[in-house]
Amino acid sequence: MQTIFSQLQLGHDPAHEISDGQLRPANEVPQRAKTVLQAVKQRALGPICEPQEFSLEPILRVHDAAYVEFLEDAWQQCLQEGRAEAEAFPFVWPVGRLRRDVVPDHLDGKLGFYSFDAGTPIGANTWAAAKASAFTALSGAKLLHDGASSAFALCRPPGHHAHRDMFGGYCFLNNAAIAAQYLRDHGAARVSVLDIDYHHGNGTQDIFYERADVQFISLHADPKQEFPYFLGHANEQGVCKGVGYNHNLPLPHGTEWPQWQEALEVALQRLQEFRPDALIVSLGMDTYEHDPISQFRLQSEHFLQIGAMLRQQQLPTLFVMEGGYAVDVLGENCLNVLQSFEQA
Ligand code: OKP
Ligand code: ZN
Repeated sequence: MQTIFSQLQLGHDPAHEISDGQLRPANEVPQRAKTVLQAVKQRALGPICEPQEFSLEPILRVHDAAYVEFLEDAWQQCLQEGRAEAEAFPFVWPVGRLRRDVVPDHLDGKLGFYSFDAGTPIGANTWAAAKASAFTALSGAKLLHDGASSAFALCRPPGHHAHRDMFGGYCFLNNAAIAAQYLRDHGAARVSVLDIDYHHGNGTQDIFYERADVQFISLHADPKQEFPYFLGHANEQGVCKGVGYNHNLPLPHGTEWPQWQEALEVALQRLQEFRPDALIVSLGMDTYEHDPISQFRLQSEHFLQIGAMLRQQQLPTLFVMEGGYAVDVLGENCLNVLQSFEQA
């Protein structure tokens, strides 16, 4: 299986995130991608290629144009306002009955307008990295379109929390959604996104919530107990044409392999019923027992079983990297999924 990766993705290098009322060392760091890349080489998964160049057009099929422009300009605006010393964090949001119909001029207003959390800082190279990450996913989608049976888009920063016009949860551009839309625009009639990251893929869900052509299925920590808190409940089934094409399988803190596997069986049942032309796996590895920010208890060997179960679906499959913060074992766990997918 080919891996797609760009060094530009390492440029987003946040020092901090805000959690528990403090500026703490960031979890979503470049080293995550480096260690996965290292494992791809060590275990000889296959060739590693740079992403192709794309225009912004396939990104704008998913994201709001003004939002993309904001991301492009955000660091420039930081410099203009003399704020190059620190990365930019949002801290005020137009929630409840505050107005969302006027876009602020001030950087702090814009940061809040286009985000949903304070955990996702913007720095000098954030846009270049996010764009490269999206191009990595698009290149993977193009490989599938050109006939590959699988590909691994080693995306970073991740994407599944990003909405059409909001960043958050370490995510800026929704790589999996952009890839799914690309496949739809290039001949696939139906595409499924299966999100196995520990966190709910609120952005991906929302982007396709009214649609019957892209199915979204997610296994994740119950949002009553876990980020992103405000989306990901079992009764979210889609709206309008999309009713019945969104499936959430929330699981409690402490979930171990037997329960998680049972939920995956249910998810794969829904997948088979949909009969997609292609599968995109939002591959988060933060279900791992020793993940520093997560509360599930999957072990390294279980990732081998996940790969085998995905293989059995017999679908062209694009793996899009999402979360996973136990950096020491991230490569091993990730490659367990990918290699058993290839060999099962
Ligand atoms: C991104 B992905 C709590 C901080 C919450 C947000 C987690 C984003 C996860 N102290 N941080 O889905 O792995
Ligand atoms: Zn996650």
